[in-house]
Amino acid sequence: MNQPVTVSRDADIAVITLDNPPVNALSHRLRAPLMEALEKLGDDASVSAIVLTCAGRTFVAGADITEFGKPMQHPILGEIIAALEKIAKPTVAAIHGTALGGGLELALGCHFRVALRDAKLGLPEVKLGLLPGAGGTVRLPYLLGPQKALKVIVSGTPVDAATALEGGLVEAVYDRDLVANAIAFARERVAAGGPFRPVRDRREKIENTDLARFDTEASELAKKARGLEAPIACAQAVRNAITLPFDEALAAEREAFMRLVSGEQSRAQRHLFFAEREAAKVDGVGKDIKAREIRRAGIIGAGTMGGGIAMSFVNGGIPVTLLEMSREALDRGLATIDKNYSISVSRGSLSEDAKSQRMALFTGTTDYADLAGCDIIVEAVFEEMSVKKDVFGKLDKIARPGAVLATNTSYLDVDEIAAATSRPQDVVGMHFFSPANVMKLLEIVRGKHTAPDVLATALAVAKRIGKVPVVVGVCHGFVGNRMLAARSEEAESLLLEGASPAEVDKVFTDFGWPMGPFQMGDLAGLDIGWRNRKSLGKKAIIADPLCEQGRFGQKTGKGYYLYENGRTPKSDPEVLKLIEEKAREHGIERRTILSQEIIERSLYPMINEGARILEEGIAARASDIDIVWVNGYGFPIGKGGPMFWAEKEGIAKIVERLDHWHSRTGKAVFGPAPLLRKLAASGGSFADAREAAA
Ligand code: 3H9
Repeated sequence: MNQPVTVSRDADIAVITLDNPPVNALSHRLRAPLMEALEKLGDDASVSAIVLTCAGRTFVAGADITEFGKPMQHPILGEIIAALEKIAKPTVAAIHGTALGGGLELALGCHFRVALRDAKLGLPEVKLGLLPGAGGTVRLPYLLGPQKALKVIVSGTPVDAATALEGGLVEAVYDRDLVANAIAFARERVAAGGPFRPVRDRREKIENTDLARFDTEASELAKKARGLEAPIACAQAVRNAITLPFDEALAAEREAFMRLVSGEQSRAQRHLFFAEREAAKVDGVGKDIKAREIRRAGIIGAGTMGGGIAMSFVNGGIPVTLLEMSREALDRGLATIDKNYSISVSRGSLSEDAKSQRMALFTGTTDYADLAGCDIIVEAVFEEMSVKKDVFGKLDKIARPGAVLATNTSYLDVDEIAAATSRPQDVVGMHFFSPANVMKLLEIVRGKHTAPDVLATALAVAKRIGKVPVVVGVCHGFVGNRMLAARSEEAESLLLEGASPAEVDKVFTDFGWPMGPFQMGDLAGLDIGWRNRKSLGKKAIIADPLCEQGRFGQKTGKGYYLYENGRTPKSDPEVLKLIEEKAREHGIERRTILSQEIIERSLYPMINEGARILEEGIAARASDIDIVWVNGYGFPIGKGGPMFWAEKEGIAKIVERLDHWHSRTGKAVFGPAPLLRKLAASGGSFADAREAAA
């Protein structure tokens, strides 16, 4: 095993190198020798300055998250930083890759920070349901000023080296030779002479803070927290940095960190952090399987979905050939893309230059032959098997050998689509979520014949275009939409039996969802489901008459709700009247429906379907399902995804209630999956079941 901490010398300058692959997390195996090295070098008269740097691909990317929730082992990070800050000779952090969380906090314990140009610095703890717990909420405002620090800490988004330099977070930025430059920098400081002020003594930027303005900005950010504790705690900690002496602010930060780290939300968010990384590990796609090279993508369809997918590829730097059936449709699609980028420019999130560069990566065409040079082709045409098969038949004729052929179907059988080609091994599902340029989730559907290197390519593309991929098997609706269907099954019954759309939706938003099922229906357009029902010969007691009245949701100003001004839903007495009438017609006596019942009849069937999906091997792990729901459907991150939440809720309780509703309604969605029954009886978890199966 490598030495986690080594010390070398360049004459009178000591260089401490941390080496704890893969990301130099501050595990105990690294903390103990680091503390020792600092104590020794601090006292060593032959050392006139210390450079702190890292081996491998990155500077320290944070505390070791796997140690959270376990007994604390000294020295803790705060103790190391305190020791570092006491050293009178100049200390310089030399940063490459990412200095994140505890890593940046460690660097803030140094007098100076220097970085490579492509380095990133940030405090992403909020994304783990935490706040920085080793002085970051105090020292960062001292260096950047409270307003900038507030944004960095509450968003968790890192800044690049140039921004860090401009804000005073780093003193120098280099293009190469980081350690040599850091040594030279340290030497200059020694020559310039001390005393060297630790960050804790540099309060200039927080003095004279306009506290009222700060509070306004903090409360704006708090509004976006939607039930999450961490963003609020982050903002409060930065406020403490302004209003309290250093040591008191530090103590308050530590207390808040200890509270959050043992709380349910952080546990859930840490679960999601590791779940996302697990999801990228796919059976049969080991490190030896090389992804195919992707230099150009072809996208078929320039409508909402195709346009969004095309933007995603271009945002990831992959040139796109965009195909439409007619010149008009193509022009319309490209104009929408242009408009979307212009909105980003007007919001300041994209420069005019970057927009022009992106637009230059699009080539429009109406001729399939122009897709011949593409390395991956994604179709986003009408969701109808015959249409998809026709497209894949054409692709089979024109695509170059080895091109990946992907379908963006949301429900259909990928194997049947693949059978329309002579190369089913090259066919894969890539199910994007709308709006595709925004939503993170990508369900990668593995067909019966999909080659391992095609899966590896889809995974690599996902990473390149900033998506969170989950590999799933073939079934109607895959993981997400199949569970959504189970969730929706009882929606109309709840209305008929006594709830209003607003009551149901409120239970969802109280739970932490961004919106409830009826608001979501209105946003997506009720006509979509209506058309689908008609094609399948199905009926909906309430949604059908709403659609017959032209109430398609937000786009027509009316759906389950009224939209008098834009997107704000208002309860509509007409809809309530319709629900009451239909209940009477069907002889249903309406009653008060409590929120617990709404949860049981909406979320438990969804968990049940998730368990079936696991039994059938459509998802490899329960945590994959959590990633699908958090990234594609707005399941609250503070609850860790449906399967993680189900274990907290209690599998035995869920099974008992499913049995209850099954006996009352006879509906299949309530019949508990054998896996759930097994776990309820054994008291085990989904992860145990997977291990047992393996
Ligand atoms: C903190 O610092 C608290 C302090 O304020 C207070 C303390 C008192 N710990 O993402 P990748 C693993 S909280 C343990 O695939 P990339 C990861 O699981 C922390 N493990 O690589 C994976 O393992 P495996 C604040 C970690 O190149 C492997 O490393 N810091 C940690 O795509 C590779 O990871 C953060 O939140 C960790 N901290 O991205 C930063 N980080 O191979 C979290 C990674 O077995 N990390 N692993 O699946 C990241 O954002 C990304 O990993 C990073 C690299 C950008 C660094």
